[in-house]
Amino acid sequence: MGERQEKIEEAVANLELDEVGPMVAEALDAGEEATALLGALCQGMARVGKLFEEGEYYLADLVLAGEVMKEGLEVLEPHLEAGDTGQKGTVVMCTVKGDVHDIGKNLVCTMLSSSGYNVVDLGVNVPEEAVVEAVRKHGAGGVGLSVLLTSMVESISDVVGALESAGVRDKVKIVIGGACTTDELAAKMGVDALGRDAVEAVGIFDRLLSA
Ligand code: B12
Repeated sequence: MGERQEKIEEAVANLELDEVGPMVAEALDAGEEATALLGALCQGMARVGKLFEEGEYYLADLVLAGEVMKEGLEVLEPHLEAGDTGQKGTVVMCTVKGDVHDIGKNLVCTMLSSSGYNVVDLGVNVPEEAVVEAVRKHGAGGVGLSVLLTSMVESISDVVGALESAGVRDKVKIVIGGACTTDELAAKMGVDALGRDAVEAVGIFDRLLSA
């Protein structure tokens, strides 16, 4: 990792609001790869998560971390979205009912649209009926569900069940991701795949939707 990327990772981990955006802009101007800078932001965020788990950071710090991350992503996103949007099909994305974490979901949306998908982002805390409606309205071939809270994993099966009841389950591939997801959970919930990060998400949808 280059010096600028290390500094960006450090600034995210230290919650340096108003610093990260200009640092990302400067790194882009210097010719650094947008995807590498995305990696630096994510690594900084992973450090924040660790510090929270270790009791060094509090909830207020997490909120601030979310803002810092958004600041960096705002500068980065126009540089990531270089693909021919929509070419590969439509994916409906959301964070499940009861869960408001959106940083990871937003990254997955950005990566999917920058690699040629039309992404319909329904936001956070999304009820299963809204997913069904969006799948129908946009003729989506994929559904991506982000879930970080263990207490909310049942929201995944609510989406699967609602798609089944609506008679469209066999028309879509469902992929889950987020801190609390595991292969066992994916199997139990009856989804098609689990993705560990935003880059893997692209590979999975490429594989599932071209089959
Ligand atoms: C930032 C944060 C918050 C912020 C969220 C800000 C925001 N706008 O999103 C705030 C402060 C709001 C928050 C609130 C809460 N949080 Co919180 N939060 C986090 C934290 C530190 C980081 C999450 C994050 O953004 N990571 C960075 C992104 C880039 O990573 P990611 O989300 O994992 O996403 C990547 C992959 O997972 C994957 N991915 C994600 N989604 C998808 C979807 C698909 C389809 C695919 C393929 C891939 C994929 O790709 C992404 C990019 O690479 C985590 C700790 C952690 N280790 O995750 C806790 C954590 C998730 N939070 C936790 C908790 C408990 C809470 C609260 C309940 C706290 C409280 N007592 O109120 C509330 C819940 C609010 C709610 N109803 O949702 C726990 C969950 C524990 C559990 N297993 O249930 C964690 C794990 C912290 C901990 N160790 O205790 N939180």
